[in-house]
Parts: sequence; structure tokens; C-alpha cells
Amino acid sequence: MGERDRFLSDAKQDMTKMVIELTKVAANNQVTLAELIYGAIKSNSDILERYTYHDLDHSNRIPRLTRPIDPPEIWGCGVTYKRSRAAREFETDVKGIYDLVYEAERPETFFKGTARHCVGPNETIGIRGDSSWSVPEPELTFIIGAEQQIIGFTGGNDVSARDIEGANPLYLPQAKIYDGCCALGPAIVTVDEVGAEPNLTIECEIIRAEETVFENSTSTAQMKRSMEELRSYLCRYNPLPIGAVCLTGTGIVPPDEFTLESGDLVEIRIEKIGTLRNRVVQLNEN
Ligand code: DO4
Ligand code: MG
Repeated sequence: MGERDRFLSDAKQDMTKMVIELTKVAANNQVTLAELIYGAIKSNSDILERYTYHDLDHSNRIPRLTRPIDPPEIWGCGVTYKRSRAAREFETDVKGIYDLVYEAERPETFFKGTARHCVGPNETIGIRGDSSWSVPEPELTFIIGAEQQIIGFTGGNDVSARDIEGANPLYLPQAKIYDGCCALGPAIVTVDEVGAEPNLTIECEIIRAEETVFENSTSTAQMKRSMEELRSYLCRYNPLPIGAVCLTGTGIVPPDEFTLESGDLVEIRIEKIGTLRNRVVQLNEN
């Protein structure tokens, strides 16, 4: 048995570690994250308790799904799909800037917060009391590894206040960063599993009082830019900490008259990643 195989079959201690630590262990031992996790599951099969996914996909049971990573930094990219460009041009009083950034060589990137702004599956996402036009933004989200590379993907909801950004693009941080403004999950898929530039279907459904009030879908194949293009601009002169995540922009925008309401359930389904389900709450002023 080679050193690499020995390491993989003796990964017992790693089972208690979180994704960021596992990523470091994998990088230090020159194995992929997927190899490390599958190796650890195999070598711990005698002591592991097994749960069905369905058992874990609840808000009020223990154990349950939690956010798949605690990102030290959350970033976003904007106007990476035609649908987003059209929606921003409609909402803004400052015409032309979104058309320009869609066509420009340099993409739009923005800061979206830290782990404290981010919830996991079945937790609540927030809408601001000073906004009357809030929407979910379903987005494929990449995860940064030890060498600034993309190591995997998860689902993301870039919950946003359209009226605040629309009033003035300089208000972007207020339109984008607040309690529960980001949801991540439910699972992480690694680059070994889906490739570095995956073409994945993204679906979004919004349910109000048990009725679907909005439903649409897109595919990452519709994106104007590659994942590598977004990653390289984001990390340029700005080395990101391991485990930082980046939401890659939305191709799904509800009709302009639609706003989220407290109690709505937002479901984002991404092929190979699963369903990220979050209920909306109105935030109280602090
Ligand atoms: O330009 C502002 C943000 C756009 C965005 O979040 C998106 O296109 O997803
Ligand atoms: Mg977005």
C-alpha cells in the first residue's frame, strides 16, 4: 500500500473536521477533497451513524443539514446573464451602467458579507424593513481552495433589495448586505465530480400560502463569463482566504412587480447539488 492510500484509509480523525479544515488536510496530503471524504467514510463505516437525506432536510431536528461551509468571506458577481442585465437596467435611475459592465472585459464583483450574513438549508432569509422590492437570486456558487483555485460548488441565494440598488448603484452594499442576505447549500460538489466549468440547470420556485407564485429556470450555460474568468478577476491583487465563496450571478429574476413577503418559501434547485429551501422573514429594525 502506497503512502497516499495509507493516508486515505486512515483518515479517522478527519471525520470531525469542517469543510475548510478538510480542504487544508487534502491539500497538505496531495489528495482531492472528494478522495479524502470518501476515504474517511470507508475507514469509519463501522462507527458512522447513517441518516437519510430526507431525515436531515428539516429545520427543527437534530441532526439536520447546516450550511455546508462557514465562509470567511462571501463575494458576488453581477450582470453575468442577459436576464440580470435587463432587470438592472429596468430598475435603475442611472441608465447604461449595467449594459456597459455586461459587455466590458472586467466583470462586476462585489462583497456580500461574511459567515454571519449567511444561513444554511431550512433557515430563514431576511428582507429589509426599508425596502419594498426584495427578490431571491439563485446562483451557482464557487468555493476557493488553498491555492486560490476553485475546489467546488454549492447553491447560493443572493437575496437583494432591488429598490435600494435601483435608487443609486452606490447603495449596492445596502442592497446586498444585511441579516440573512445569503443562503448556501444544501451540498458541496467538488470540481472532480462536476468539472471546473459545469453546465448545470438552476430552478427557482417561490411558494406563498402553499401556492406557487413564481417559477423559472435557467442554466449556467447561459452565462456570459466562465467560472475561471470570474475567479481570476476576483482574486486579482486580492488573495482570498481558503473557504471564501463567490455567488456567480443570477439568470432568474421574478417579474418586476414581484416582491418577497414574510412567510414565502424560496426553493432553489441546482442539478447535482440539490434543493436549497429557505423561508423569508421580515427583519426587525435594530
Ligand atoms: O449589479 C448588481 C448585482 C447584480 C447581481 O447580483 C446579479 O446579477 O446576480
Ligand atoms: Mg446576484
